[in-house]
Amino acid sequence: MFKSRYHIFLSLLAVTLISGEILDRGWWNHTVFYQIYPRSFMDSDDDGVGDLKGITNKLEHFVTSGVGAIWLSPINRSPMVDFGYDISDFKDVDKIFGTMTDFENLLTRAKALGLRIILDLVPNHTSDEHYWFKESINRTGKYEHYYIWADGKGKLPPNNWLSVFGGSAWEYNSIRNQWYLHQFHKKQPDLNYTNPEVQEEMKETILYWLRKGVDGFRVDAVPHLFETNYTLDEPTSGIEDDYEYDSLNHIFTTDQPETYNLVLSWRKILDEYAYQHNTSEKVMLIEAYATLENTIKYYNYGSIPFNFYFITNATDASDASVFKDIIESWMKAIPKGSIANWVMGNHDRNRTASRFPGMADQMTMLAMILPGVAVTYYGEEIGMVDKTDITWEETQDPLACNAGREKYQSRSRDPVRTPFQWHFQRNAGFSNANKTWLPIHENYTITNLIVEQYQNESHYKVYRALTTLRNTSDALKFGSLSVDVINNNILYILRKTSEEAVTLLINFSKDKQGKVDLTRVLTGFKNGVIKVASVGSKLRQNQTVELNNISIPPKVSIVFQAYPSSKAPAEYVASLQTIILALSFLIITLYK
Ligand SMILES: *[C@@H]1O[C@H](CO)[C@@H](O)[C@H](O)[C@H]1NC(C)=O
Ligand SMILES: *[C@@H]1O[C@H](CO)[C@@H](O)[C@H](O)[C@H]1NC(C)=O
Ligand SMILES: *[C@@H]1O[C@H](CO)[C@@H](O)[C@H](O)[C@H]1NC(C)=O
Ligand SMILES: *[C@@H]1O[C@H](CO)[C@@H](O)[C@H](O)[C@H]1NC(C)=O
Ligand SMILES: *[C@@H]1O[C@H](CO)[C@@H](O)[C@H](O)[C@H]1NC(C)=O
Ligand SMILES: *[C@@H]1O[C@H](CO)[C@@H](O)[C@H](O)[C@H]1NC(C)=O
Ligand SMILES: *[C@@H]1O[C@H](CO)[C@@H](O)[C@H](O)[C@H]1NC(C)=O
Ligand SMILES: *[C@@H]1O[C@H](CO)[C@@H](O)[C@H](O)[C@H]1NC(C)=O
Ligand SMILES: *[C@@H]1O[C@H](CO)[C@@H](O)[C@H](O)[C@H]1NC(C)=O
Ligand SMILES: *[C@@H]1O[C@H](CO)[C@@H](O)[C@H](O)[C@H]1NC(C)=O
Ligand SMILES: *[C@@H]1O[C@H](CO)[C@@H](O)[C@H](O)[C@H]1NC(C)=O
Ligand SMILES: CC(=O)N[C@H]1CO[C@H](CO)[C@@H](O)[C@@H]1O
Repeated sequence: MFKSRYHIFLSLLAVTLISGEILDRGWWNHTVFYQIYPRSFMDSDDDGVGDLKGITNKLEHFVTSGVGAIWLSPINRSPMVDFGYDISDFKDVDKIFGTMTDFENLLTRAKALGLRIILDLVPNHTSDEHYWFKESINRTGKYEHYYIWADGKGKLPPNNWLSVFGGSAWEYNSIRNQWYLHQFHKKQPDLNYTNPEVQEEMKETILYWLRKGVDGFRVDAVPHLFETNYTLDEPTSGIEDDYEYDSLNHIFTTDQPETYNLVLSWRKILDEYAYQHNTSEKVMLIEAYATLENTIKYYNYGSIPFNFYFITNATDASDASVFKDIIESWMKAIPKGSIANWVMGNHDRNRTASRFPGMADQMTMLAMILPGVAVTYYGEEIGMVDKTDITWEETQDPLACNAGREKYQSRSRDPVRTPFQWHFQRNAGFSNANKTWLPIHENYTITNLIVEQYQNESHYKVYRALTTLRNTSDALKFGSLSVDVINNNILYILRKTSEEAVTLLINFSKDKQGKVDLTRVLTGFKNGVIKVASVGSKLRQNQTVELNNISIPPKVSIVFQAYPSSKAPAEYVASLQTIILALSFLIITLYK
């Protein structure tokens, strides 16, 4: 029903704004998106914290790596209690990252290189240092109802709601003599989205950045946007949780139905803007940790919900069938004609190479070979791992600080946010500061971009071979998808057109050699050629793959390409043409 509503809206728009045109519809369909955590990417002014100029100086990295779009974790003005996820001015850049001019330069340079820039929109709350909140405390005019305020029960908070960061979700304010809701840190008061003025403010924010020229948004923590029944307790979930939050069933504070219409209203803003200004279509990616059904629903409201199932549902111990189920359940659930996406890591989760020791390449291959959008978290392209030995004194993440000295390590997201490892020199080439905001991983002398570019085989070489294949192979762009498991241990993913087949084979076994016969799956195809092999596999690019007898060592994965027996691949056709041309030339010469 809502899908059709969205379409009716689009047709109306097409009629009323006939002068405009949305260009490059679905430009993201086969794009590799890359998440930059700006504090940790590149430091241009040697204060130990990454910045916008640093990113601008490194944009070529994305061109050589085959990345098409970059999303920046928040760069807005912020007291940095939650490193930019606590915003005090939605329309400015924080000093630590640079100036608005720096951002404009970044956009200009990115556009010149053909790269798209996506910003992080953090609508779930503001900083308590935002002037809206200060005015709201004073009940000044329209600001009175910008946040969720409620009376306490005597000296107690209004109800039992809990913060994701631990403890009550309510904080008392003595000036207003009321409690405000904060689903995260107490310095992050939740906005009141039932208030049309608040929705209008967010619309203005979106338009502000669209006018600067951004290509879309990644929207943070969407399921937490609406709350209801402010005076009622949430029921207990029966789960014992040291950090409390999971001990309640969040029926009033997450996944409220209004959320979907709010997302749709943002889609309208993006489309209207693109029509009126004759620009490329704008993308909207949604961060929603919810049930599959509730997550998928966002597709019907003009957005792409991130697919986190490789993060939440797979571990190092999962066998091939778990992976098959993750892939198939997503592909089956998404509405017809919508574009799948695969996320392997982000700034909140342990790094892929740490979650899947020795199998990082397999995860990159999955993201790149499966249809749709592939998302890379910075550092994944070189196989960066978590820095697990950050001390309590060095700890920065508020979630870890809130957990206290005893428990900080199990909560901390610092291990996944350490500076990018560019080369083997001081501070891994990230900064010339004497101290970086988080320590550099001690493995930077081996795991870094420069070294990996020169090695015969490296995670970066695997990454580049995969993006190159994505950008050249029609089977990966438009081909059909089949997924299956052989002998419990081996997963294959087949992408096929009538002209070409690309196959990913992963052996999940830690000790058993795999033997595979794919002649029946690839009927009518000739033997294949390895395009990419995981690091340490001893298999090489261009090596032949005999379809009836593929041998694959434990923990190894390969991607190979095959062509139909009847049809010659384009290269042969090309060389045939050259031969014919040469022959004709010879004949003509002889004839003369
Ligand atoms: C929109 O831009 C495209 C490409 O720049 C151009 O071909 C087209 O004529 C423009 N349309 C309008 C209505 O300005
Ligand atoms: C992206 O996919 C959508 C839906 O299948 C399609 O309408 C659109 O034309 C595609 N765009 C590109 C650039 O592939
Ligand atoms: C709120 O009221 C107090 C006391 O009247 C005043 O000092 C303060 O400046 C006001 N804050 C704002 C943001 O207007
Ligand atoms: C949210 O704002 C609306 C005004 O638009 C107001 O009626 C409502 O009481 C506010 N909700 C809370 C919990 O403050
Ligand atoms: C919670 O609020 C909704 C409206 O937002 C209402 O329909 C529902 O009945 C309330 N639930 C309870 C248990 O009071
Ligand atoms: C993920 O795991 C949960 C809990 O085990 C399960 O209920 C759900 O079906 C799984 N989802 C997918 C997409 O695999
Ligand atoms: C990351 O892994 C460590 C163990 O290596 C674990 O204690 C911690 O809880 C994990 N962190 C997150 C955010 O999942
Ligand atoms: C690093 O420390 C040295 C010695 O204290 C000092 O001379 C230098 O200016 C510092 N460098 C930076 C970038 O702060
Ligand atoms: C550091 O690199 C070495 C060599 O590649 C590896 O054996 C070791 O496990 C790495 N350390 C961590 C913490 O990943
Ligand atoms: C790297 O590859 C080249 C050419 O294939 C080969 O000669 C060389 O021995 C290889 N180096 C290593 C360290 O494997
Ligand atoms: C594989 O073949 C391609 C083109 O035929 C070539 O560019 C590439 O260098 C070869 N790779 C290896 C490792 O020999
Ligand atoms: C899902 C989630 O927690 N998203 C973000 C919402 O805001 C908090 C607090 O700022 C962030 O830490 C989260 O990443």
